[in-house]
Amino acid sequence: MKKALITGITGQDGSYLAEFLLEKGYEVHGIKRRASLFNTQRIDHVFQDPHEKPPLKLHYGDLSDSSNLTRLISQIEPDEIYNLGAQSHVAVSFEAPEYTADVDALGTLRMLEAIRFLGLEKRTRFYQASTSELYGLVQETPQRETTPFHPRSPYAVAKLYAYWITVNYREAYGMFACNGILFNHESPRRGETFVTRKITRGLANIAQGIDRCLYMGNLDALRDWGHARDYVRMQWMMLQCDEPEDFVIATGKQYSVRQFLIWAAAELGLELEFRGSGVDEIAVVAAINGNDAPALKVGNVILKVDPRYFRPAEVETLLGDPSKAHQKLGWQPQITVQEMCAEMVAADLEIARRHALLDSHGIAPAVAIEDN
Ligand code: NDP
Ligand code: GDR
Repeated sequence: MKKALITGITGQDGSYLAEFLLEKGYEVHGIKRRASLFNTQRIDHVFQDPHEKPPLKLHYGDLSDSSNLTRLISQIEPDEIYNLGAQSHVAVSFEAPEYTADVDALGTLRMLEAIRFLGLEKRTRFYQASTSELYGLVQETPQRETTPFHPRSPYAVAKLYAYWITVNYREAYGMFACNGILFNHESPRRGETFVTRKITRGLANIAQGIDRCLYMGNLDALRDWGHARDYVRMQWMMLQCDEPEDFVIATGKQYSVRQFLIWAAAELGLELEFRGSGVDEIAVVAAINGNDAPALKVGNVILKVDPRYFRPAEVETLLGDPSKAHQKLGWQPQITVQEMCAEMVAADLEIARRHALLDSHGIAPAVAIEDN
């Protein structure tokens, strides 16, 4: 039985990857942070009683703690490590740049050093969660493995260090270490403050009368969005290659944030009209076709642009070229962005309906006030 260690197992990708590896028969170990509330919601459905020798084991740890990481790797002796843990929010990295560098840049170094220190460099394969944010101010379109980097945030700069230290340990110590340069990927398990989930959750809540208006930033940003389930498959495929290499993972299609809003609204039976531009832009309900938005009337303003969501330096456009992954690994994404949007809206509508039902019985569940 192969053993895998996942940092960031409680996150979006970690949860899909854990499911994927368990289905492949792996013994899966995950590092979770200590939190004052339960933080394993995304993996609870695959977690079993720890007293019954389950194939999924969780360990407390943190990417800022070398001794903890070294001890865990020494105890587990994993065949594969997936380093997905990170402060992963670009806007938050402007607020917490030093912490982001510590976890995202030095955290990667700590993992690699632990493997080397323990003499596991010829046994343990290492996957680094690199990102299309490395391209930032893009130098070439579409972006491929050879496109020069120009990071635009403390997050992206930290990930640039992580990218290169992974390459360096491969070259210096012959480690099987590779970077997946992943473009944005989403799912119903996406964190609530990333733009797609903010939209699907926000519109579902507004449609059900839980909220009134969504406040957003740059609606003109262009992204290449895929589904997390497709992308974690590729993370595993990269570690099964004969030689370690870096790969771009993307769909090769690009859409605006505004387009994603239009799709999400359509899933709720809403047609939107966009009025104004820049900070004055608003979206108004132009038509209602169906029963999913009982709280709304034609003419309601349900979205306003708020400059607080603009970033000090924005990544305006990203579009990936996944040809290498297609040609060398036969990887193709199977879920389109429209299918993904429909899945996300359906999931958030279900949550909003339950919330509204509880509300109607006088049991008001706490509403999380999320920012960013
Ligand atoms: P999430 O934000 O959903 O998950 C991040 C995970 O990292 C969580 O499990 C989080 O724990 C954990 N984490 C945060 N800080 C620490 C720390 N100090 N020590 C240990 N673990 C920590 O991210 P995704 O699943 O979306 O992304 C996975 C990885 O891929 C990240 O590295 C991200 O930067 C990168 N990436 C993501 C892309 C995307 O579009 N999703 C695209 C390209 C790269 P907790 O649950 O406790 O917060
Ligand atoms: P990104 O994702 O920064 O690309 O990083 P995010 O969904 O946060 O933003 C995408 C684009 O949408 C614009 N935007 C808004 N973004 C947020 N979060 N909230 C808003 O209200 C809003 N309005 C407009 C943003 O300005 C941006 O242009 C994600 C993360 O998962 C990273 O960890 C990962 O490395 C990259 O994707 C690839």
